[in-house]
Order: sequence, then C-alpha cells, then structure tokens
Amino acid sequence: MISRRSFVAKSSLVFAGLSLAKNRVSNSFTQNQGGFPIVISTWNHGLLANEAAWEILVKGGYSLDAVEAGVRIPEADPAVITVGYGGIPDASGKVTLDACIMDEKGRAGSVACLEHIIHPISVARLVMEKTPHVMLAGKGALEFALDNGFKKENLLTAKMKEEWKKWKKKKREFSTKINIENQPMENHDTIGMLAIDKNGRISGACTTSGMGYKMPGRVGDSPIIGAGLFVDGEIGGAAATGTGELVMKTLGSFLVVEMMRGGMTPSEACEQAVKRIAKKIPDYKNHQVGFIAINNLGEYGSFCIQPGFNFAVKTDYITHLEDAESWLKTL
Ligand code: SD4
Repeated sequence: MISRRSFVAKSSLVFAGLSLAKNRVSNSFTQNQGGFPIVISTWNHGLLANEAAWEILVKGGYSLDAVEAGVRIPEADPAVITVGYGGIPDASGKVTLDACIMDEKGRAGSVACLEHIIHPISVARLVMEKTPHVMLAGKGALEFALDNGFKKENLLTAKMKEEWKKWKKKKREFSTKINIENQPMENHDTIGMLAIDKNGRISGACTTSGMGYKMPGRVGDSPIIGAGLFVDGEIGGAAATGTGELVMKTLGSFLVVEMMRGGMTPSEACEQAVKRIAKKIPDYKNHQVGFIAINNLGEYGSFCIQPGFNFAVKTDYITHLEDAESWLKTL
C-alpha cells in the first residue's frame, strides 16, 4: 500500500523530523500521497490521539477500535477543555457532551447532550452495536450508559467551574470564538478523527463538549451523522470542527464525501464544502469551520474558512501537524 507514497512524502519526513508538537508543515508537501494505515485528526490534540490510534493500526487492528481509542485520549484529558472531562460547561454550568462514530459498513452510533460520562465516544459505539437506533440524547443516553456499566462522574473540573463563575459574573453572551481551539488559555476543541487500517477499512469518530457556554440543551454538529462526521467505506470519510450550526445547515461532512464520490480529491472536496457554507450563510466570515477528509486510497486533505485550523497526520512516514488552507486567505 505504501508504494503510492512518493518521494515527496518521504522528504516531508526529513523536513519535519519526528518530534511531535514542533512539526508543522505546509500541506502542499504531503497531501494526497495515499497509502494506509493512516490516521488524521483535528487540532493539536490530534497528535496524541493519533498515537493511541496508531498503536492499534500498526498491529493490524480495526480502524473502528483505533478511532475510539484515539479520541478517548482528549476525552479523558482535563487540559483539553472542549472535549470530555474538563470541558467548558453550558451557560447553566453543566458539561454536556456530543459524540458519534461510524464504520466502513455504514454503521453509526451517536450521543447528544450527554452528562456525567467521560467517554461519550464509547457510549456512541454501544448505541451503534447494541441498539436498533443511531442516536440517544440527554437523560436516555445517560441511562443507557449507566445500564451498560459506565460510571457516573462529575465532568466539571474546579478550574472550569471558576471560569464559568467568572463568565457568569460578566454576564457575557454566548459567542463563537474563532480558533478558540489553539489559544493558550482556551486551547483545543472538537476532535474529529478518520483512520484506515491495514485492511483498507475506514472508520471515523467525533467528540466534543461543544461550544463553550452554549444554551442549555444546545446540540451541535458533532453527533449528527453527515454533519460532524460521515464515512462511506467505498469512498472515504470526512469530519468537521468549528461552529456546528454552519456545518449542520450544509450537512458538511456528507457533502465532502459526496464530492469525493464525484471524483474530487479530499482537499478539493473540503474546499467545496467550505465554499458552500460561504455561499449559503451570510455571516460565515464571523465563524470558523474546518474539514478534514480521507479517501479510500488513503489520500487526505483539509480546508477551512479562517486561517488557523490545523490537523494531525500519522502514517508510516509522517507524524506531524499540518495547517489547513483557508478560504478567507484566498479572497
Ligand atoms: C460544535 N463543532 O459543537 C462543535 C464545536 C467545535 O471548533 O468543533 N468547535 O458546534
């Protein structure tokens, strides 16, 4: 499979070296080289998540196990304040989580507005495997998780409780902060991950605590199959990050996969989905949305509205972060 990798991919490793966080390269060096196993995921926190996924992929394991294991890393990490434990709460101080998972056979599972469970992605996988449904939300999702042995936990850390109190005092309105994910004080956001295993099976996972200080009950794109994540085993997969409302209105990840079905490369397909948002949503410039995508050859790509979105890539040859091309930079 790695025969499709060109000299360019190998030389990108030389440029980038193997140390993790320092590696940030222009995507023009490495996109669309192809081959698998491969795992890609959104934002800086994708680097560590990819490592966990890679442990499974490199041993010949299933991509579905890999993406679940991968995104469980930021879910459990309180330093990642927009995924899982330690996530930014909603306006009422509750941490509510959204997640979904999808495999190469088109099976899908999802949870929305789930409280008290550190690993919503694993609950989403159980919804997929144990129920006739795709999505469980709120209390029902929590009951399902508890019935299946998940532990009820307090997800609001002392640090985030303090931040929430400060936010309340200032009576700040909800706002969508662009690239909040990589800001030192508020770093990281939704993790979307796509992987292809040694057998060519594609899976994806997406998990988040959603927009910080969102309205209670608000659900974003991340648990919506076709919006925050979509996988078609014959074509490829896509995942989204950023303002979920824009992604939901355009069913972004599904759109990316359909564009690839029509013959576009992953990069071109992500660009088209961003352009669709730009065409349909008048105030899109006030928001960030970023897509990552992978096709069934293991070629990958990305595109975003605002400069500042990056994603992590791991293959036999590559371990690094790449900056996504942005629509506003091209205007
Ligand atoms: C949401 N898409 O809840 C998520 C948040 C996100 O970068 O990814 N922000 O809308």
